[in-house]
Amino acid sequence: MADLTDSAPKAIHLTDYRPPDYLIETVALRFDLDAARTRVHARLTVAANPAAGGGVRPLRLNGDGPTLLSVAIDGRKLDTGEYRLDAEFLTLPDPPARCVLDIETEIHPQDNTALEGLYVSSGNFCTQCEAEGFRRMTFFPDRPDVMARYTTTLVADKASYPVLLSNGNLVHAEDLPDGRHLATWEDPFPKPSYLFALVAGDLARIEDEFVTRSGRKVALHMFVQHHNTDKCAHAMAALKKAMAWDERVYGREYDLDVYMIVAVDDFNMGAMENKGLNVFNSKYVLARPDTATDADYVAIEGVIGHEYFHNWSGNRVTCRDWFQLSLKEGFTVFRDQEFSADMGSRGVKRIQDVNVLRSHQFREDAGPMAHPVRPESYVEINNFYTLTVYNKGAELVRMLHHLLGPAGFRKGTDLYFDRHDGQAVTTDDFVRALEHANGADLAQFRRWYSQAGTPVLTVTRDYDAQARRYALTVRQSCPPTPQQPHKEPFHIPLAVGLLDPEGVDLPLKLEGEARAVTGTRVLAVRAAEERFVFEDVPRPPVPSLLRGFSAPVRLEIDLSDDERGFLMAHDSDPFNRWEAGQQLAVKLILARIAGAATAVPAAFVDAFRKTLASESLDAEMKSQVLSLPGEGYVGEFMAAIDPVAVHDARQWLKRELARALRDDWLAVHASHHDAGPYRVDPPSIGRRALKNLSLAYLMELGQPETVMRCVAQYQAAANMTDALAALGCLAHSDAPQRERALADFHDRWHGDPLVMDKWLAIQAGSRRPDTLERVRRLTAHPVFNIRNPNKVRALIGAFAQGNPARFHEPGGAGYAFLTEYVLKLDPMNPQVAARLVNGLSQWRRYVAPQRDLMRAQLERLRAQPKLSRDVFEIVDKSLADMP
Ligand code: B3K
Ligand code: ZN
Repeated sequence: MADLTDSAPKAIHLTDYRPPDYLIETVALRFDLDAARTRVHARLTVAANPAAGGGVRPLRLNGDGPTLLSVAIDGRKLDTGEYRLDAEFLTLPDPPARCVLDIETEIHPQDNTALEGLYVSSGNFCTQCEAEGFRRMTFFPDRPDVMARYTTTLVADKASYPVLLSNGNLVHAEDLPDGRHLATWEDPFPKPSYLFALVAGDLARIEDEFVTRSGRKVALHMFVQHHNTDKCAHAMAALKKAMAWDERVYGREYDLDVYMIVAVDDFNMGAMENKGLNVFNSKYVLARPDTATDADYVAIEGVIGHEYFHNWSGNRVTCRDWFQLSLKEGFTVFRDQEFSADMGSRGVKRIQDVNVLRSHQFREDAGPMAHPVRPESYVEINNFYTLTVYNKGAELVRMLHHLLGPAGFRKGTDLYFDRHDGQAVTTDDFVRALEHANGADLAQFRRWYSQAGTPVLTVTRDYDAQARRYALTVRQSCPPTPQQPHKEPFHIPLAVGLLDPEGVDLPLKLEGEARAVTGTRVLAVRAAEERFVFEDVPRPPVPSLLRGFSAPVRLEIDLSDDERGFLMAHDSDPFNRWEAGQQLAVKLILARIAGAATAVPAAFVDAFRKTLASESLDAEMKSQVLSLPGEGYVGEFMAAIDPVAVHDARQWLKRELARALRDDWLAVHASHHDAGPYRVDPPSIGRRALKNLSLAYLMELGQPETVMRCVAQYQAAANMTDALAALGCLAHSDAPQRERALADFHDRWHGDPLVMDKWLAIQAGSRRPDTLERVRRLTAHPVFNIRNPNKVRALIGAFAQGNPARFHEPGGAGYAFLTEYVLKLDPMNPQVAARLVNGLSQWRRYVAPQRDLMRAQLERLRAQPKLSRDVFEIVDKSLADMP
C-alpha cells in the first residue's frame, strides 16, 4: 500500500527506459509449499549485460513483500552490511560480472488476498505473476526484458496436493519420507518472470492430445476441481481448434510436449498465458448446457484461443517493457477475434467487437484516463490493461491487415516471428517487420500508437450529373487528450462502397484509374482533408462508408433517414446494414429525449418487420439488427449524459416496437424452438437469440399472458441460455412470479459458484427502482464473498457498470454505495478495487447533479490516508484538469 501522507506514488516513463544492467541466464526455484508459510529458494546465474553501460553497477532486485531469509553470492552468505533492503529493492552494490546468487525468502500464500504472486484458491496453490507478481515471492529483476531458463521444484504434502505443476516439461518426481512429494519442471524456452507459474492441489486431470502438422504429439491436460470434470469438453475442443487455426492462419506450431490449463475460482481477470501452464478463471473453462449460456460458450472459445495464441504473440516474442503491452495484447486480441470470426459468424462477431469498442473504449479515449495504445507513463501498470491497449490495439493490427492485405500481413508476421523469436521487443519492431516484409512505408501509421483519442471523420459528398462524377470529401480531426493538446493527422483505411438505386454495389473507378473494381474499396485517408472522386457514376449513389468498421473512428455523415433505411435493407456489408439501423435508433432515442418524438415512424417499424421476415439475413444477424443500441452508446451522443433520460427513451422505443410488432414477436417466439440436443453452432445460437429477443420485447408489454409465457420458458428450459433469458425478463418486471423464479433458481444452483454469479448479476442489472436496496442486501447473502473477484464483478460491477439508470439515480446513493465498496476492497485487492472506481471517473460527462455527486465521491476517496497505488492513480487522474 502506498502511504500518501508521505508522498504520492510516482510515475514511470517510457523515455526513462534503459536496458537491464544484469541478465539472468538460469533460474532454479524451489518452493516448500505450505499455505501459512512457504519457503522459496531461488538460485540465479547472473551476468553483467554487455548492452548496458560500464562502470560500477549495482544489481537491483525487485521485491514486494517477501521476507528475506538469506542471500549468498557464489556460495558465500552475505552479512546485512553487504546489501541494502528497502520497500522496493534488494540491492547488491557491486557484484561480480558473473556470479551465482542464492536467495531464500518466506511468504504467506493464505493471507494473499490481492491474488498476485502465490495464493490459495479453493485450497489449491496457484500463481499470477503478470505484471509484477513474481516479486511478491522472491527478489528478482522483475521486468520482461530479462529472459531466463527456469527449473522449478515443488515440494508439498502429497495427500493434500497430489498435483504439482510448473512451466515446461516434467523432468523428475519423487516421494519423500515424511508424506510429502516433489516434482521438478524444466522450461527450455527463455522467458520473462511474468510468465512463470506454479500450481499445486487436489485436482482432476482431463486428457486429450493434439498432433501438430509436423507430426509432434502434444499432451493436452486440463486441471479442474473433481466435481467439474463434466464441464471441460467444450474448452478442450476449443483448444484443439485454436491450435489448428494458428498453424493454418499464421503457420505457428506449439513447442512443448504438454499444454496445461488449470481452472481456478479466484482470479483477478479472465486467464493468464503462463508458458505451457495457463491459469484460467473457471468462468472461461467450465461449461455444460444447463450451467452456461451461449455467450459463455462463445467467450470460452475466445479466451482459450487468446491464451493459446499468446504462446507466439507474447511468449516466444515478448515485450521489452510494459509500455509495449499492446505488442502482445493488441495483436493477440486481433488473433482471437479472427479465430472466433472463423469459428462462428464473422458478421456478428464484428458487430459485437465494435459494440465493445464504441461503448467503452471510445469513452475511455475521451476521458481522464485516455492514453495512447503505447502509453507514455503509468503509476500502476495493472491500471493499463485497458480497452485502449487491448481492443483499440487490436483495431490497429486490423487496420494494418487492411492496408497490407491478408498475404502481405502474413508475410509481415512471418518475418516478425522469425526475426524476434526469443526476444523482448517493441510495438515499433512489430510495425517495422510488417514494413520490411512488404516494402511499405508505415511512418504515418505509427501515430496510432503514440496519439491518444478517437479521430473524427467528417464526410461530405457531391454529385456532378453532367460529368458523372461523385466526390467524397473527408476531413479528420482528433480531440485533445491529457498531455496531448494537438494531434497530427492519422493514416486511416476507409473502406467504402457505393450503392445504386437497386441496392447493388457499383463498380468503383477513382479519378485517373484505368479500370473499375466492383465491391468494397479501401481509401487511404492521410491528410487533414482529402477528396476522392469516382468516375462514371450514372446516378447519385447511396454511400456505404467505413464498411466493417475499417478504422476506430467516429464517422459523421449527413445521411437521410431514407438513405439509412435503404442501407439497412440492401447494403452488401453486414456490418453497415446493422449500423444503419443502429444510427436510426440512436436518432430516434435522442429525439425522444429532446421531446421531439411522440411516435415511432412507420418506416422504422416497417424496417424492423422486414428484417424479421428477411431471407437474406440469418437468425443470429437478425437478432443483432433488431437489438437497440445500448444505453452507454446512446449516451455518447449527448453533450451531457442523462442516464435516466436515456433509459426512459430507450424503453419507450422498445415498448413501441413491442406493441407495433406484437404478432411478429409472438410468431418468432413460438416457432424458434431447439430441436434435438443443445448445440452451439451459429444457427442454433441464432435461433435462441432471436427467440429470446422476441420474449424480451413481448415482456415490455407487461401482459399477464406474456408473463405466463416467460415463466413457462423458464420452467421448461433445457439449457441455461433459455432459462436465464426468461429469468432476466422476470427480474425486470413487477410480476408476482418474479420472486418465486429467483428463489427457485437459487435453490437449484446455490452449489455452483458460476451460476450464482449469474443470479447476482441478473438482480444487480434489474431496472426495478428497488435494485440498489436489493444489491445491498445481497452483499450480506451467503453466496456473496468480497474476496472472490467474480462475485464482486457479478454484483457490484453489474450494478455500477451494467445498470446505468439505477447506478446514476439523481440522489447519488449508487455512487456512495460504490465508494463504500471500493474502500472495503482496496486493502484486500487493489486491482479489482481500481476497476470499480472507473465507474466514477467519467463524472465530467454527466448532467448535474450526477456529475457533482460523482466528483464528491472521488474527493472522498482522495481524502483517504491510505489508498493503493491502483486506486490512487485512477482517483487522482479523474480529478485532474482536462485539456
Ligand atoms: N495477460 C493476462 C493479463 C494479465 C493482467 C495483469 N493485471 C491475460 C491476457 O491478456 O491474456
Ligand atoms: Zn492477452
